Amino acid sequence: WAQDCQVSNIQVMQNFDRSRYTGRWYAVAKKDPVGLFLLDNVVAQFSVDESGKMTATAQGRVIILNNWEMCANMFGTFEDTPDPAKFKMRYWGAAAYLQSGNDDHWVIDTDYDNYAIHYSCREVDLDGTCLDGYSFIFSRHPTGLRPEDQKIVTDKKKDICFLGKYRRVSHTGFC
Ligand code: ODT
Repeated sequence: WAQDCQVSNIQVMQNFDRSRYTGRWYAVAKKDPVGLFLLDNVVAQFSVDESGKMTATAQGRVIILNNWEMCANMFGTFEDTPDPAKFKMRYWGAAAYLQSGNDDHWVIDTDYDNYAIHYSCREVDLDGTCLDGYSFIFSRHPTGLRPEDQKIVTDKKKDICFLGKYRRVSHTGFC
């Protein structure tokens, strides 16, 4: 299978198991969308509620109104789709001035215990490639990815056509 950067051809996690995905994930790298929001110190916490629906909270450092730095507390609910690894994420902040929206939320790959690759394309171009999207690389370990997971993650960044577009997400204790 040759990577062709068509959003509709992007392969996602097979047989995604949301219950194994629950718990804490530390963002270690991020490809930003247009108008980026979460800067660094990003931690996400996934849960599955009584009815089986996936929900999450996230924290991260943001800058609002051009120069006010704060730690954003965000909430998300996930709507299922026919593909178990593809969700619609409705999100909002604890405060009204924080970003809110409804994004695709795809789990590209995960081993559940160490790494996860998230992908969201907000705007698909006329040629079927992603015009505006973002992606988080998550680790279960605050210290980052294990060396043995790095090649898998690099290969997946390439598959989703975001290779070279990530920046490191630092954890300084701000949030
Ligand atoms: O930071 C950006 O530039 C765009 C992304 C903003 C969405 C943040 C919404 C978080 C809502 C709570 C859900 C947590 C799950 C996070 C997993 C992946 C990234 C959205």
